[in-house]
Amino acid sequence: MKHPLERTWTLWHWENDRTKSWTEMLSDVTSFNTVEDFFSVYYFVKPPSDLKIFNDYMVFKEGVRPMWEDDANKEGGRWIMLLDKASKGFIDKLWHDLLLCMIGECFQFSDEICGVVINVRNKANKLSLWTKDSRNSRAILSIGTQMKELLQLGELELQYQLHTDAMVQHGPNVHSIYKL
Ligand code: M7G
Repeated sequence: MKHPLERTWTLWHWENDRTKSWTEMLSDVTSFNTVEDFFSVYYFVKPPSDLKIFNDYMVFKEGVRPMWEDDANKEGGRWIMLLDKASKGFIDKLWHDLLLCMIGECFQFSDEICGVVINVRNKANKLSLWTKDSRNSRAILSIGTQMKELLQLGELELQYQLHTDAMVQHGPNVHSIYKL
């Protein structure tokens, strides 16, 4: 018998294509709800460090689209870390560890979590954990603190940004409401 996860998750892939809108560039790859199926997917797809620039992976709760516009995200935000100086191996490890913590329900406020995103970019890759209610400061701070501890981030800074700010500000200029 396979080992069930607490819930079903969906892996999405985004790839830049100038002829399409952002939403059209997004595709739903597959869903999984057991530990074994998670690992089949995880080892089937390339690790983030092998993706081309301007590719993203997203793993979200089933039924939640990995976009600001989704009902589960529209009032939310993200804990984000910039991985500008990180090695390939370290990026892959953070992606692996954060995924396992999320699908393994390690976070005390796991109901507040929507999903995890990795953006592969020229200047800096970005890893983020999306949460659904940006007014729930208790849950946000607990999730951020646990993320720092579980991933052993040390000096690496985590910033919490509202999606409504990310919609209108860009790059390193997005305002953050918390830093850890
Ligand atoms: P990004 O890919 O999050 O970061 O956003 P980047 O600046 O490092 O590439 C880049 C652009 O993609 C945004 O300015 C939007 O035009 C578009 N975009 C990103 N996200 C997460 C969304 C989204 O959730 N919904 C929509 N409609 N566009 C998005």
